[in-house]
Amino acid sequence: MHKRTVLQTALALGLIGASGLAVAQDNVFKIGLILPMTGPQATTGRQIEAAARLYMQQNGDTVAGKKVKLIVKDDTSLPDMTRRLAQELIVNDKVNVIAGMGITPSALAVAPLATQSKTPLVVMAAATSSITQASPYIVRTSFTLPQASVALADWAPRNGIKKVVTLVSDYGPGIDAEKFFKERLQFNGGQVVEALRVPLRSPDFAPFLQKVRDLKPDALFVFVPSGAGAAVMKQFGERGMDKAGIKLIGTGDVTDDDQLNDMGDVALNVVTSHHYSAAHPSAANKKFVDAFGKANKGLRPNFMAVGGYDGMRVIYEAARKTGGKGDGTALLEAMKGQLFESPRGPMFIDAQTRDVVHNIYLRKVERNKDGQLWNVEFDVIKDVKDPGKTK
Ligand code: VNL
Repeated sequence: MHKRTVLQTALALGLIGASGLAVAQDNVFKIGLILPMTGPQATTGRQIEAAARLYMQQNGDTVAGKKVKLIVKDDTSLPDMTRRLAQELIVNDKVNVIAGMGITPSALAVAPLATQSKTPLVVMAAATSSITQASPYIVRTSFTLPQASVALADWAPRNGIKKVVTLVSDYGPGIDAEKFFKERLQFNGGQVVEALRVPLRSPDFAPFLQKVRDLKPDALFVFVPSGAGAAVMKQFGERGMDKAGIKLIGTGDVTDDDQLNDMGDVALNVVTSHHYSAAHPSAANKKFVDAFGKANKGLRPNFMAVGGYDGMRVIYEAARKTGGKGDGTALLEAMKGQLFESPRGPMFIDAQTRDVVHNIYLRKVERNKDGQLWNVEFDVIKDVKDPGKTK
């Protein structure tokens, strides 16, 4: 009799208890992907899920002889919900890996569970520096705000921008961006004349922008999470800030490729620093952008998609290296030190910090021959480690 038939028969006769079922599940490698699929960060969930599915479509749904099962859960960006979903995935579904994490509070809520259960947690979106220190089981494939902010604070004063107002979302990544941008700008002889913080949920940028107009800085530095950039850009234009001679600069979250093409001319010439642009001129990226668009009705991948795609690569490779037999700790060890070419360029998981090391690019929004808006890279700082880790 075929193996399967024996197993099915045994199951039907009730001969196999819980331990027998666990054996049957051994042929499955489970990834619990927790994302904001609805609510204010829904674009992040949509981008990451699409990228994870694309990775599986391109690389097969078996790894090391096991069938890969992707279990997607919507946490609506509420950290209590993220924690509850992670608990269920670990205890009931017995996932091999937890992944996703749309915002910092979600990642921090799950960190203790990853530690207790020794389950690797692959952070694909959240980007506050300290996240990787919240659990030795966290590996990050997104980026950190200090990485992106410092590069821009080096570029700005060399390009006539000395007096800056910062405007950030008032939580982990925004506070990192504000701090690291300001410190480096001051070091370079520039000055942050005012540091403004807006609430993460339903922010109204108008009163803040009015204040910026009155302060007349050379530039406004902005960090808002992916999905909120278009609103900032719109109000920046409506208030005539650009016409008043105030430049908009920021980390690449504000000219997010998910929204950029619909932002209109106000976005033209905005300079940002980031680890990923859909316009990154490499063969690997062209292939990624094309395939992503084909699989998703022409949608352009953003930096969230790349964090998800590369996170899947890190998980698959760890499963392969451990021959599909590894427990959580073995999988985690196999994630450390991975070095590969991402659509963003070369990237590396630092074995010591478990954080991503990659290039940071300076980019300027341009309208290309195709009539679309793109973040066109014009300079690069290679192999940037998270500056937050030395503090
Ligand atoms: C975070 C950082 C979220 C950067 C983002 O978009 C982002 C975070 C949702 O750490 O919460 O662009």
